[in-house]
Amino acid sequence: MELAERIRQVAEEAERMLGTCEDLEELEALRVRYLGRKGALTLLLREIGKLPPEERPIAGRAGSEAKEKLEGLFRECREVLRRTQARKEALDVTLPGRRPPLGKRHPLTQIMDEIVDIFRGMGFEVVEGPEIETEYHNFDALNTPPDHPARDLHDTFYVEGGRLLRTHTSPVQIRVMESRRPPLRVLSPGRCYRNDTPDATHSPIFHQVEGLYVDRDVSFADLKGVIATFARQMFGPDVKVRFRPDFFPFTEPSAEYSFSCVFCGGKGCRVCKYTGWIEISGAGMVDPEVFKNVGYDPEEYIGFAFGMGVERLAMLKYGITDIRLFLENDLRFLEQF
Ligand code: 2NL
Repeated sequence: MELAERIRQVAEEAERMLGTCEDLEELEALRVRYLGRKGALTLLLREIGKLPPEERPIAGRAGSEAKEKLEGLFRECREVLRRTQARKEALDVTLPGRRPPLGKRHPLTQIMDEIVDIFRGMGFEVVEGPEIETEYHNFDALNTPPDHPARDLHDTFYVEGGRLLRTHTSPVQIRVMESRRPPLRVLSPGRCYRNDTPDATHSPIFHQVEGLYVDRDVSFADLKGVIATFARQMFGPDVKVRFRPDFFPFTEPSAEYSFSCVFCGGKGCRVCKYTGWIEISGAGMVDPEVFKNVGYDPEEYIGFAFGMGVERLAMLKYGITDIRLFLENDLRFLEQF
């Protein structure tokens, strides 16, 4: 085949390949393959000089036409690809920014912080203690005898060395009393454990806030005032508080306290089972036996103590009906608070 014909064929082949280039790198590789120093077309053009003089003009013309045309096509193609690539990378400054996901406190932590703030406003100091406790601090010091049902293996998680996962935060207050003298006004928020099978209202891990006030002249009226002040700050100025007799080994007298239903305002609804009241927890005057256990003279000192369940308060405040939601880490739940 004549050289001129071979030049045209290679040029056509290069032109067809141009249509398949998708980016500038591919285009450059193609250019090197045909027009580079050892490119297919370049090698053919070098052959022209080896032809007999009378054949050179025809091949020469074919060669320069092919080269010019291809170089032009490569230039156009480069321009087109450069523009589409630039458009893809372009930054649209009119788009709204990407909002970084913002973390927040767990709903139980939020409620616990709220409770703590209210009591700090009444002069209570926050204290903390270990979650793995001695049987003595969790039960004996609190006047809870060895045969008390709460101490049963079915109710309490015992760990090695005769220790246990605290079933309430009262042992924190025992530890405070062991190490300090009255007057004391402390609040102990924290995680507690009970050997319960989970259901809508029971969780083996839960949170409690307990309060303790010890001085020479503290009365049950002070207890009622503190609980009522808390109720109003937490649920609004119209909330009423009710105390009824109860029994705890660590207080005497003891009471359970209720708030007027935050859903129906006390008129009666499904949440309060048409009683108008919602039971919160227990309270009472510290039993003299407890004072003896920590070395306080019960003739000299008197005090009150109370407990409250954080999950229960959070469920009331937010209208949550299943306690298990707090520990499932489902963002669809957690994002709502
Ligand atoms: C409940 C509510 C209560 C206390 C906790 C307490 C702590 C000390 C001394 C006396 Cl150091 N009492 N805490 C008192 C009454 C109730 O919790 O229903 N518990 C079973």
